Amino acid sequence: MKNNKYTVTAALPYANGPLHLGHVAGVYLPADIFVRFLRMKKEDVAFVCASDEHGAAITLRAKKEGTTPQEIVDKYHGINQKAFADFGISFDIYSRTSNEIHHQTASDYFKVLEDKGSFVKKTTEQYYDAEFEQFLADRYITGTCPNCSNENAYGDQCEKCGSALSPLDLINPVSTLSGNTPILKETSHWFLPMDKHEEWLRTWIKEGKLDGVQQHDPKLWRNQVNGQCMSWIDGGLHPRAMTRDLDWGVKVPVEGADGKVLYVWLDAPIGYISATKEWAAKNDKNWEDYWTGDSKLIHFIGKDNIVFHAIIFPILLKEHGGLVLPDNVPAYEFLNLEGDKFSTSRNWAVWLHEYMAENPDKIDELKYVLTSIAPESKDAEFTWKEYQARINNELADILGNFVNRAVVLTHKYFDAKVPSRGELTAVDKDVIAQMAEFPPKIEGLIRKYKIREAQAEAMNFARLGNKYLAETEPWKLAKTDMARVETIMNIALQITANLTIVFAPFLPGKASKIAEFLNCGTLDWNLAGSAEILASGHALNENKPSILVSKIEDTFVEAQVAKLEASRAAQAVTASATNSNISHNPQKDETTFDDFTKMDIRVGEILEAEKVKKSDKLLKMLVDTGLDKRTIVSGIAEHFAPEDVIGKKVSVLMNLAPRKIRGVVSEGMILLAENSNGELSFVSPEESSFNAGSEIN
Ligand code: B3M
Ligand code: ZN
Repeated sequence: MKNNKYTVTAALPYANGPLHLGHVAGVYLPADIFVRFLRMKKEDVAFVCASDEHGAAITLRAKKEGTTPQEIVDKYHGINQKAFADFGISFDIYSRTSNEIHHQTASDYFKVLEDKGSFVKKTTEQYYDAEFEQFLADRYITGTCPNCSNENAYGDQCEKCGSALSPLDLINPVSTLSGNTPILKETSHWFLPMDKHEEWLRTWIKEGKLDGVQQHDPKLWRNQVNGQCMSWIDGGLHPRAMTRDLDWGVKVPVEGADGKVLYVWLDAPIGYISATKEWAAKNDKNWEDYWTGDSKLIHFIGKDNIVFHAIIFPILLKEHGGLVLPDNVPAYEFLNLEGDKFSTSRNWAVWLHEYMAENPDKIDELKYVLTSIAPESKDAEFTWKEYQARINNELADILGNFVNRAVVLTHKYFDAKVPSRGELTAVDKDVIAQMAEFPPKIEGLIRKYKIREAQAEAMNFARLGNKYLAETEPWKLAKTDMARVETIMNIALQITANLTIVFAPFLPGKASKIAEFLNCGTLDWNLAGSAEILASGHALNENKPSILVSKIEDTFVEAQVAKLEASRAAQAVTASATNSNISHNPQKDETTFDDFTKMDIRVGEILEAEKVKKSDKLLKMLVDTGLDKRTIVSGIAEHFAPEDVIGKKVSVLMNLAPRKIRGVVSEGMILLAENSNGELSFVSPEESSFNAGSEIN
């Protein structure tokens, strides 16, 4: 059968900090399992990743640590590369985007698009930090997301709702350099006119078709990916600046672009291509085989990266021409930790490199737990209690227990040799029939990116073995009917051999350990399901099997939880030190009376209110402004229930330009006061005589 070529990518982690379990569960581990499976099926796979070493995430970290971006990326590239290797994430290459081959590849890529006229060069007003004399984009500027009211949205994206943003979209923008409100200043950039691509993108996302030709099966794409893409396309795509006024990154390779670099989300996905090039050159392969023709491009990512991988990069790939578009973009939701979000800044995390240093013998244990709780369709929770429960009650008690009994009883009764099989009973035939069903079921789930369910089916295979031994009780029959025991143990060992195959993508360490017990080497996936894998008389490893899975003691869990609590306490000390003199936001830059008089603020009365669909933050209100009744959307749904705001008098900024928020046109803004606890209050006149339309000056 002709082998497909696959290019499987995992989101390039910024080299500005260590990896935590949230990163692993929601991108790298599932990608690795998928690739290990494809390799077992003899597919031709390039599994590529790299450190993402450009962008504001890096330069801001360097500023914060008083060092250079190069030193930051050198430090964390090394830490993350080692952590991936130690944890057994089997990339074919883990490269880095600050290297020469990437700069050249990204630079050439830009030139191809520039020469094709894919960009529109425009001079526009951009936010600028007068104190630092720097233009502000991406993580250099934060503000409130217009879509979900996340107050820490970046200039290019909101990590909460995943929206792609431009700095000018932000409400109350603040420079992350000086903390000041930025000013507007002209600068020129190369824009990608994404609006031009809406039509083909819509067809490609909805039907999987490009120019009438079927490219991929949209039914295999996760709902949240299709859903987010369609809501962006329906919300209207806008031109997006693909260059930045920064000195760290891939220089824009055209005349008149001094001091400008490629936007990191233009350069980083091209990192998949440059990493493939680098790998192919080292392995006597042709990189284009993996990026053209019928090669399947699969992007494993977190949900905050969907727009970049399912909208922007496909546009760039299509514009370049001759390159495949993604066949699937398995995006993961977020993993939380002990009831709180993973947070690098608050040090609320289990760092992969620390876990590896402390538990080098528990790699597959962690893999098993993270896959069992993987946030495939909704956010998930990691707790050390569940870590213990999954390892003790499933990995040890089901898989470990079955393998141990099958091997130990063979040592005990048959001198560690596979006994021959006699007459089959109905129970035997039923088990053999069920054995054949598991591999295709597991394969089908993996190929649909349902890796969590696939692992659960592999565990059900082990349950089948335990059930078979419990029903047949060979240890009792040994006294009276050894011929029957021979048949039972033969079948039990065939199940054990199957388990070394079906667990290999998920738990490669345990799978090879079991193969060691069986002395059977690495077995081919195509043997899975067979009840004839081990020939009668085959000699198992002569040594008694060691314990496959050691149980996790309560003391281990207590120590891990205490470590987290200690980091929380340390954070609380830091936080209280800053909160002791509650520092309100600094006064904004001076304004003028003329500017103020341009604002038309009036008393309004809320007549109706309802939550905006698919948003837990937004309220859509009908407001009587005295001049008219208009719709205003506000990010207050977490502070006020719709029924609580009806009838309220509010202050309305009337002449704010209308904006479409989650598909709803909002005409104006309701002013709110926020205290240091983050509580909100409407600003309204005390006396009831101030009716809707009363002017506020
Ligand atoms: N460096 C990771 C993130 O946004 C980002 C992924 C790039 S993949 C091309 O968290
Ligand atoms: Zn948002």
